[in-house]
Amino acid sequence: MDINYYVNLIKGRMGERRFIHSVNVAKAAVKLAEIYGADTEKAELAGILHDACKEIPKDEMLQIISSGGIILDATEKASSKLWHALAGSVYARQLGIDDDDIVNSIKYHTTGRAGMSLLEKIIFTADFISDERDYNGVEIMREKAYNNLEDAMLFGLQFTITNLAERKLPIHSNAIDCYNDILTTLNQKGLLL
Ligand code: DGI
Ligand code: FE
Ligand code: FE
Repeated sequence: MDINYYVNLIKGRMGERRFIHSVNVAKAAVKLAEIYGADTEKAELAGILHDACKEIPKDEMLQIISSGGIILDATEKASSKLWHALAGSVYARQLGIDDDDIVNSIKYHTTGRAGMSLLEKIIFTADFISDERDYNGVEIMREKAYNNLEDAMLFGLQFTITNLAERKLPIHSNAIDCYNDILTTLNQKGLLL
Protein backbone atom coordinates (compact mmCIF):
# COMPACT_ATOMS: atom_id res chain seq x y z
CA MET A 1 0.00 0.00 0.00
CA ASP A 2 1.26 3.46 -0.93
CA ILE A 3 2.16 5.70 2.01
CA ASN A 4 -0.12 8.39 0.54
CA TYR A 5 -3.10 6.18 1.28
CA TYR A 6 -2.28 6.30 4.98
CA VAL A 7 -1.38 9.99 4.88
CA ASN A 8 -4.83 10.79 3.47
CA LEU A 9 -6.47 8.43 5.94
CA ILE A 10 -5.01 10.14 9.02
CA LYS A 11 -5.67 13.59 7.54
CA GLY A 12 -9.39 12.93 7.94
CA ARG A 13 -9.01 11.77 11.54
CA MET A 14 -7.25 14.76 13.13
CA GLY A 15 -6.80 18.51 13.11
CA GLU A 16 -4.14 20.30 11.08
CA ARG A 17 -1.63 20.62 13.94
CA ARG A 18 -1.75 16.92 14.75
CA PHE A 19 -1.50 16.08 11.05
CA ILE A 20 1.61 18.23 10.63
CA HIS A 21 3.06 16.59 13.75
CA SER A 22 2.40 13.11 12.31
CA VAL A 23 4.06 13.95 8.99
CA ASN A 24 7.03 15.45 10.85
CA VAL A 25 7.38 12.41 13.11
CA ALA A 26 7.38 10.19 10.00
CA LYS A 27 10.09 12.40 8.49
CA ALA A 28 12.21 12.29 11.67
CA ALA A 29 11.69 8.52 11.88
CA VAL A 30 13.00 8.04 8.33
CA LYS A 31 16.05 10.15 9.17
CA LEU A 32 16.75 8.09 12.31
CA ALA A 33 16.16 4.84 10.39
CA GLU A 34 18.80 5.93 7.86
CA ILE A 35 21.27 6.76 10.64
CA TYR A 36 20.73 3.58 12.66
CA GLY A 37 20.04 1.11 9.86
CA ALA A 38 16.33 0.39 10.30
CA ASP A 39 13.74 -0.16 7.56
CA THR A 40 12.86 3.37 6.37
CA GLU A 41 9.48 2.35 4.92
CA LYS A 42 8.37 0.80 8.21
CA ALA A 43 9.64 3.88 10.07
CA GLU A 44 7.67 6.18 7.79
CA LEU A 45 4.45 4.17 8.13
CA ALA A 46 4.74 3.80 11.91
CA GLY A 47 5.45 7.54 12.18
CA ILE A 48 2.42 8.47 10.08
CA LEU A 49 0.13 6.19 12.09
CA HIS A 50 1.52 6.62 15.62
CA ASP A 51 -1.10 9.22 16.67
CA ALA A 52 -3.89 8.04 14.34
CA CYS A 53 -6.27 7.63 17.30
CA LYS A 54 -5.16 10.70 19.29
CA GLU A 55 -8.11 12.92 18.36
CA ILE A 56 -11.01 10.47 18.22
CA PRO A 57 -13.55 10.52 21.08
CA LYS A 58 -12.44 8.72 24.25
CA ASP A 59 -15.28 6.22 24.13
CA GLU A 60 -14.16 5.25 20.62
CA MET A 61 -10.60 4.80 21.84
CA LEU A 62 -11.85 2.44 24.55
CA GLN A 63 -14.04 0.60 22.08
CA ILE A 64 -11.13 0.03 19.67
CA ILE A 65 -8.86 -1.05 22.53
CA SER A 66 -11.33 -3.65 23.75
CA SER A 67 -12.05 -4.83 20.19
CA GLY A 68 -8.34 -5.63 19.98
CA GLY A 69 -8.56 -7.76 23.11
CA ILE A 70 -6.45 -5.35 25.17
CA ILE A 71 -7.42 -5.14 28.84
CA LEU A 72 -6.38 -1.92 30.56
CA ASP A 73 -4.36 -2.16 33.76
CA ALA A 74 -5.05 0.19 36.69
CA THR A 75 -2.61 2.90 35.53
CA GLU A 76 -3.96 2.79 31.99
CA LYS A 77 -7.52 3.12 33.28
CA ALA A 78 -6.47 6.20 35.24
CA SER A 79 -4.50 7.81 32.37
CA SER A 80 -6.54 8.54 29.27
CA LYS A 81 -3.44 10.08 27.63
CA LEU A 82 -2.15 6.53 27.23
CA TRP A 83 -5.20 5.26 25.34
CA HIS A 84 -4.38 6.64 21.89
CA ALA A 85 -1.24 4.52 21.63
CA LEU A 86 -3.07 1.29 22.50
CA ALA A 87 -6.01 2.17 20.26
CA GLY A 88 -3.59 3.15 17.48
CA SER A 89 -1.95 -0.27 17.55
CA VAL A 90 -5.32 -2.01 17.19
CA TYR A 91 -6.37 0.44 14.47
CA ALA A 92 -3.19 -0.33 12.50
CA ARG A 93 -4.05 -4.04 12.58
CA GLN A 94 -7.59 -3.23 11.49
CA LEU A 95 -6.07 -1.49 8.46
CA GLY A 96 -4.39 -4.77 7.62
CA ILE A 97 -0.93 -3.94 8.93
CA ASP A 98 0.29 -7.26 10.29
CA ASP A 99 3.92 -6.34 10.93
CA ASP A 100 4.36 -6.79 14.69
CA ASP A 101 7.25 -4.35 14.83
CA ILE A 102 5.19 -1.54 13.27
CA VAL A 103 2.23 -2.35 15.52
CA ASN A 104 4.42 -2.41 18.64
CA SER A 105 6.11 0.86 17.66
CA ILE A 106 2.68 2.49 17.75
CA LYS A 107 1.58 0.64 20.90
CA TYR A 108 4.60 1.64 22.98
CA HIS A 109 5.35 5.08 21.52
CA THR A 110 4.03 6.95 24.57
CA THR A 111 5.40 4.94 27.51
CA GLY A 112 8.23 2.97 25.96
CA ARG A 113 8.88 -0.46 27.48
CA ALA A 114 11.78 -2.72 28.40
CA GLY A 115 13.43 -4.50 25.48
CA MET A 116 12.33 -2.16 22.73
CA SER A 117 13.28 -2.98 19.14
CA LEU A 118 15.26 -0.52 17.03
CA LEU A 119 12.06 0.57 15.24
CA GLU A 120 10.23 1.07 18.55
CA LYS A 121 13.10 3.24 19.83
CA ILE A 122 13.10 5.23 16.60
CA ILE A 123 9.37 6.06 16.78
CA PHE A 124 9.60 6.86 20.50
CA THR A 125 12.48 9.25 19.81
CA ALA A 126 11.10 10.72 16.57
CA ASP A 127 8.01 11.81 18.55
CA PHE A 128 10.29 14.04 20.69
CA ILE A 129 12.28 15.65 17.87
CA SER A 130 9.75 16.29 15.07
CA ASP A 131 10.27 19.67 13.35
CA GLU A 132 7.34 21.46 15.04
CA ARG A 133 8.48 20.57 18.60
CA ASP A 134 9.83 23.61 20.42
CA TYR A 135 10.02 22.70 24.13
CA ASN A 136 12.99 23.73 26.27
CA GLY A 137 15.80 21.32 25.46
CA VAL A 138 14.55 20.13 22.08
CA GLU A 139 17.86 21.06 20.42
CA ILE A 140 19.77 18.96 22.96
CA MET A 141 17.31 16.13 22.36
CA ARG A 142 17.82 16.38 18.57
CA GLU A 143 21.60 16.31 18.90
CA LYS A 144 21.42 13.27 21.18
CA ALA A 145 18.96 11.53 18.83
CA TYR A 146 21.40 11.82 15.92
CA ASN A 147 24.34 10.56 17.99
CA ASN A 148 23.01 7.90 20.36
CA LEU A 149 19.42 6.70 20.42
CA GLU A 150 19.55 5.35 23.99
CA ASP A 151 21.08 8.56 25.31
CA ALA A 152 18.27 10.50 23.65
CA MET A 153 15.66 8.15 25.10
CA LEU A 154 17.09 8.53 28.59
CA PHE A 155 16.87 12.32 28.21
CA GLY A 156 13.27 12.05 27.00
CA LEU A 157 12.28 9.64 29.75
CA GLN A 158 13.87 11.86 32.43
CA PHE A 159 11.81 14.74 31.08
CA THR A 160 8.52 12.80 30.92
CA ILE A 161 8.83 10.90 34.19
CA THR A 162 9.93 13.98 36.17
CA ASN A 163 7.16 16.05 34.64
CA LEU A 164 4.50 13.45 35.47
CA ALA A 165 5.74 13.13 39.05
CA GLU A 166 5.75 16.91 39.50
CA ARG A 167 2.13 17.00 38.34
CA LYS A 168 1.21 14.09 40.65
CA LEU A 169 0.16 11.99 37.64
CA PRO A 170 0.51 8.21 37.50
CA ILE A 171 3.68 6.90 35.83
CA HIS A 172 3.15 3.74 33.83
CA SER A 173 5.31 0.75 34.77
CA ASN A 174 6.38 0.42 31.12
CA ALA A 175 7.92 3.90 31.33
CA ILE A 176 9.87 2.93 34.47
CA ASP A 177 10.89 -0.41 32.94
CA CYS A 178 12.04 1.43 29.83
CA TYR A 179 14.05 3.91 31.89
CA ASN A 180 15.78 1.13 33.86
CA ASP A 181 16.43 -0.89 30.71
CA ILE A 182 18.00 2.07 28.90
CA LEU A 183 20.20 2.82 31.95
CA THR A 184 21.43 -0.79 31.92
CA THR A 185 22.12 -0.66 28.18
CA LEU A 186 24.07 2.59 28.47
CA ASN A 187 26.01 1.22 31.47
CA GLN A 188 26.94 -1.94 29.60
CA LYS A 189 28.25 0.16 26.75
CA GLY A 190 30.20 2.28 29.26
CA LEU A 191 28.33 5.33 28.03
CA LEU A 192 26.67 6.46 31.25
CA LEU A 193 28.34 9.64 32.41
O1 DGI B 1 0.81 11.97 21.37
P1 DGI B 1 1.90 13.00 21.56
O2 DGI B 1 1.41 14.24 22.24
O3 DGI B 1 2.62 13.32 20.28
O4 DGI B 1 3.00 12.37 22.53
P2 DGI B 1 2.85 11.09 23.48
O5 DGI B 1 2.19 9.97 22.79
O6 DGI B 1 4.23 10.85 24.02
O7 DGI B 1 1.87 11.55 24.62
C1 DGI B 1 2.32 12.42 25.57
C2 DGI B 1 1.33 12.43 26.70
O8 DGI B 1 1.29 11.18 27.37
C3 DGI B 1 1.74 13.45 27.71
O9 DGI B 1 0.58 14.18 28.09
C4 DGI B 1 2.28 12.68 28.85
C5 DGI B 1 1.56 11.36 28.73
N1 DGI B 1 2.35 10.25 29.25
C6 DGI B 1 3.51 9.74 28.76
N2 DGI B 1 3.97 8.73 29.54
C7 DGI B 1 3.08 8.59 30.54
C8 DGI B 1 2.04 9.54 30.35
N3 DGI B 1 0.99 9.67 31.17
C9 DGI B 1 0.94 8.87 32.22
N4 DGI B 1 -0.10 9.01 33.04
N5 DGI B 1 1.89 7.93 32.49
C10 DGI B 1 2.97 7.74 31.69
O10 DGI B 1 3.83 6.88 31.97
FE1 FE C 1 1.23 9.95 20.89
FE1 FE D 1 3.05 12.03 18.66
